[in-house]
Amino acid sequence: MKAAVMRANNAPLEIEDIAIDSPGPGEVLVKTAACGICHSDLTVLEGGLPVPPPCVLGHEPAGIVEEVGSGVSGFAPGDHVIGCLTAWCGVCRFCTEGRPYLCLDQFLGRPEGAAARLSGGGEPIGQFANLSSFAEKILCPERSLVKIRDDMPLDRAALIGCGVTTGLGAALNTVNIPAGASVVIIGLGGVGLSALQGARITGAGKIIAVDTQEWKFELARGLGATDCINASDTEPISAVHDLTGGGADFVFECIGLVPTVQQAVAMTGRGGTTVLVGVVPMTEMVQVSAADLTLQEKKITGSFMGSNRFRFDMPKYIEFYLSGRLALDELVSSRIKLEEVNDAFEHMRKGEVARQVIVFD
Ligand code: PAD
Ligand code: ZN
Ligand code: ZN
Repeated sequence: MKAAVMRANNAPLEIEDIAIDSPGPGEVLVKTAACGICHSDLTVLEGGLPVPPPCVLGHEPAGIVEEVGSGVSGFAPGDHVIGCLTAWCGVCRFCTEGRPYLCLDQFLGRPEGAAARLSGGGEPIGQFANLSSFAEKILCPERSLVKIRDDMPLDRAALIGCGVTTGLGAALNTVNIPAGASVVIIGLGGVGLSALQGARITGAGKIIAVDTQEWKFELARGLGATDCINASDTEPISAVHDLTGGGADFVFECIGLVPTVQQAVAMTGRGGTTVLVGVVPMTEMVQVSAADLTLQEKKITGSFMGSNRFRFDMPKYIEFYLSGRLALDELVSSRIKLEEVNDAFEHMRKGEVARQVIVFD
């Protein structure tokens, strides 16, 4: 099958013909219909997350089940599915306490000694997050998948696999936003625009969108932003303080940069909460004023994959979409072929897109 392989960090992905194994016990083979491109793929490519090459990236897919391995009971060929990177074991401390997205075993591949799921020229090729969906097919644990309605368009379903679940879940699951609260979203990519919609769905009062790309603001306003700040020509911290009378109740950092994390904390008002959604490269540290946190009782929380229970959340998000309460069509900036994935990363680096979706034949 055709796949985009990361052979080295900071180099273009190579489009190669690679081998994919048959499903083993508990595994499912999925024909990929569409896969969104998330900034986390780029962060891995740039060496900001520890995923060694060779590896097939891609983790925001939807597709159709082709074959199931022994013991798989929840899926059958023909089922429409979304893949999610937070597989869960069901028995660890986090799974049993109701936070399966923190499962200790979620990135476990096949048992020791088993053949690799993916290979090229007889050499194993690593998977990213069990999914590796920049490829015509996906071989993953059944617990990486959720079955969805057949009438949900798969190119939009794909977005729910990571960006939408991450952003929407940050607002709906990680924190409790009371109706009327003031919310800031920093970074209007697929993740930030979804967090923005989460804020709108909770009934937030002011929803302030911050980005450096002017074109994003029309989109953000259409999705529920009440105010927009272009950080390339306006100092965003004092602008937020002015709009909120001293700082916002909730600030979502959806970029993953050190300066914008610091801005997020500074924009957070007394008693407010900073939600770190963007993934700062693991090689970097962020300085914040501890006294500022203590004296104003600000909270900082991370939010991983929208604190999801994805088999519960994703079908719900599809209902939101199909009933007109969640915009997904507007998030798709372009539909592209797998071969265009490196150009897509360039567009992402320049902030020219909301979400780009690879569509397979
Ligand atoms: P994206 O690249 O599509 O969007 C980033 C946005 O930030 C763009 O609109 C940029 O124009 C904007 N931007 C860049 N610099 C600035 C700045 N200095 N000030 C204001 N705006 C700026 O990314 P994405 O939406 O795919 O992902 C966003 C982050 O979320 C990224 O760090 C990704 O790795 C992370 C993520 N986290 C999780 C999680 O579980 N926490 C899951 C998925 C993605
Ligand atoms: Zn992602
Ligand atoms: Zn677990």
